[in-house]
Amino acid sequence: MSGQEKTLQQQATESFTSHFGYPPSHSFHAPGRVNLIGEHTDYNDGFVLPAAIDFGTTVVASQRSDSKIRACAVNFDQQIAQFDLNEEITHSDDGWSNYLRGVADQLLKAGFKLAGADLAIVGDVPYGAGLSSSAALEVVLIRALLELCDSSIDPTQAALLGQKTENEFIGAQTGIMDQLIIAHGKKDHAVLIDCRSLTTQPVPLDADFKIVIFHSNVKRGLVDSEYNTRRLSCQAAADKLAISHLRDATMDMLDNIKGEIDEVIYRRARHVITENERTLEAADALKARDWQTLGRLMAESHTSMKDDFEITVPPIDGLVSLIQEKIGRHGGGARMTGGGFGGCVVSLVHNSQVDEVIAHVKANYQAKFGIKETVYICQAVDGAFA
Ligand code: GAF
Repeated sequence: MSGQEKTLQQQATESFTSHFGYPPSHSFHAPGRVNLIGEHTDYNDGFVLPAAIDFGTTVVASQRSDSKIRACAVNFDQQIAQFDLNEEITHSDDGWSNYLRGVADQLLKAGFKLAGADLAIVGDVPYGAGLSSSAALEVVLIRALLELCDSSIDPTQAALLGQKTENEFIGAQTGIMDQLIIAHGKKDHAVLIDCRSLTTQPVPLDADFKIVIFHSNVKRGLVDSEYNTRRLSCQAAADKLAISHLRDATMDMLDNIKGEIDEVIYRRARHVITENERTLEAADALKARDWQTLGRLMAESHTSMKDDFEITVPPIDGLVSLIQEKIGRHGGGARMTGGGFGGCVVSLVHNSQVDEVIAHVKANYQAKFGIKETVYICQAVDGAFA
């Protein structure tokens, strides 16, 4: 069997056994995610409609009798990281092990008792694609470190600890969407999440449609700084409206202060207010299997991300247009997914049109933009705690 054909669990188990000299006792998995609609709404206390997908991160592990953590990263040339839970947990230059260090640090700070562990980690969520490889890693490590010592955690609390790891240890000021869907995903469903109450409502997907993800393979630059700037703009609009989050704003309220705020802040806020409305409408359309409405909302969401929030790039806009050109009488739609500035386009395509849409993108995207796309046909899967 080649490395490609081996399951994640087999790859992790081989690596574990060869590095640590004995087989692992436990295996854990967390999926990645794709967001169908509701972008940059999570940190505004708003609504999102993502699904967990059949790409993810697997950790195999065994408890140790001391306080050492040893981990092997299959995706990073089998690099080994090591630290001690009884010593101060510091950052490492290797990048990947900071997620493990950060998760252990947050769990200890939250009062959980942890034991030493040996772990091997492997994932197939494409990096830098906006499909949440980092959040999957955080959530699976939280489960692994706790369950190895017979402790458990509520999925929502795990999501919050994952987000805290990202915000405080990794230093990325991200919202709660990714960790929540990874914890609460449901097979064959998207999940409507209220990012204020943290309640989740599964919405069935239709077997007649496929989730087709097109990776633009655009290298994402300045993502962190642009993300933080967007957050600050949203907060500036909320402050001017004397509300805590844009979730509580309406377009009438925003239009009332239009003359008093910068035009850019106005557009950023307009994206968030209208995106929240679109997300709720999209969940209703999905429930009603109204694929024309869903397609229209996805198109409007993309335009809003392009013109108002300004987080798309020309190859991504081009990809969306190519897909839209082929989506016909069955409905369905396409939009950029994730934080922006590159990454992926998510599309919902009727089964009868999947081949045609993919062929159209293949025939035109690289010719126009000089980059080759990657296509993933995904299933919605259960979250890490199912
Ligand atoms: C990234 C963040 F991690 C999420 O919290 C969310 O804000 C998303 O960008 C944009 O919708 O994935």
